[in-house]
Amino acid sequence: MFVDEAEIEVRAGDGGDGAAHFRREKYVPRGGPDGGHGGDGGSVVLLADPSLHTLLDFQYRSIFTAESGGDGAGKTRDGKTGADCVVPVPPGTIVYDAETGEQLADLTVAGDRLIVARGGEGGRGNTAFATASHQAPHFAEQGLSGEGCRLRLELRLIADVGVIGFPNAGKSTFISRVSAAQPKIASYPFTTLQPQLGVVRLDAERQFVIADMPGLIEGAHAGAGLGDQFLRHIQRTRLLVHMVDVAAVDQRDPVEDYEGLSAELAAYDQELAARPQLVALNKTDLPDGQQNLPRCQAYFVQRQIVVYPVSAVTGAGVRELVGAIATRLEELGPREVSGREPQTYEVPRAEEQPLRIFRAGEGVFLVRGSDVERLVQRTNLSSEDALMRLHMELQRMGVIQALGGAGAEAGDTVFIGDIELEYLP
Ligand SMILES: Nc1nc2c(ncn2[C@@H]2O[C@H](COP(=O)(O)OP(=O)(O)OP(=O)(O)O)[C@@H](O)[C@H]2O)c(=O)[nH]1
Ligand SMILES: [Mg+2]
Repeated sequence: MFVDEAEIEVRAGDGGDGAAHFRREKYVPRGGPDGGHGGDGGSVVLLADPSLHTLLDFQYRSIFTAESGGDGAGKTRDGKTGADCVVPVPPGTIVYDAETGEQLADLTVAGDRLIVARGGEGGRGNTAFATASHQAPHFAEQGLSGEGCRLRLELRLIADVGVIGFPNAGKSTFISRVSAAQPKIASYPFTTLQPQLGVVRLDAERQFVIADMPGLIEGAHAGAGLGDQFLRHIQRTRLLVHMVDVAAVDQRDPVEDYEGLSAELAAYDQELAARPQLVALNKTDLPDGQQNLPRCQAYFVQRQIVVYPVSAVTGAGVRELVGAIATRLEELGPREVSGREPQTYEVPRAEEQPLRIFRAGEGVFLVRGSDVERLVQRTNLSSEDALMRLHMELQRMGVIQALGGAGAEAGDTVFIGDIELEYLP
């Protein structure tokens, strides 16, 4: 199975800061606090989008950032919520945490969503901190940072198109020319032993997956040649390209090849024989190919089958054939997908860490803990009022006492998260 892979980085938006602001009205000397709240940051969401078939686009763009929340303002105006960043991925994409390797979700159904990074909460404006005893708080909260992580995406490809034909017809040569796949090519039959997939990209919107099949011969349905084990691989394709060696390099007749292989397919599976099909007449660069071409074309015209003369070696006619494949796939419409309703998943939240204190050296202490780190992140350290409140909160949470217990003395350095403070008992 061909696996398409990509690694991306996602970062959610930060929360906006709350405002520390006071009402100003004519003839009212000292208005109360009216600072609005900061908006929440946007999240990054993966969305299974059926118009995508590969992860190729992530080679061009691999960092996705959601919008941050707006800051609050006076007159209790709240900041606006940051917009989410929606990242379309092809259905069937499996998402892993790139660091731990843990599987986060399997987005199989179109419309499935996975919230991969949650936006930071906005900070509260000073209106939220007014109390009976403290009516004019001069501080507001800062917004929290958004989550971020690295993800590995994996897509197990299913081919849209299967290329069939006798051994040596030039199937692998064709696929190596139109995709990045590098199948083995050689002038002896049965060079290709396993189906190989390649991705064909026409432009930003149009791309499809093509499967190089091992050569088929008469009697394949009964086990001749490489037999029929791999025929089931083409059963999931939507379109077949039947490649005929029009130069008859192996001394067979091109028309007989076409008829023989069609009969072979029908013997294996009627439905497969009736699958939409394009015919490519390959090796037109050879003199024998040129000679046989008019006769073969006449045969197909008579049966109202459109044929594409190509040379997989020189590239003549290849663009026309690829264009015709893409057009035919568009006409056929998207592949049917499984019937369950789309779902929304969410990556697990980071585990809440309890309060812990470490002595890092002479007069230096580290404080860790989810609650206390969030509290410091929310604090505007340039506001004295805010620092005062921080001190009170640290006391209420028992951090000051615990530092004292760990041997901290006035003037020692304390790191809470990555913010440096001075210890004041
Ligand atoms: N002159 C010429 N030779 C070609 C062309 N296409 C393929 N060949 C040659 O034909 C031989 C077989 O090509 P492959 O691409 O391996 O054929 P295949 O259909 O994949 O063969 P199997 O894997 O064995 O079924 C190689 O020697 C190619 O170089 C063509 O357009 N013109
Ligand atoms: Mg081959």
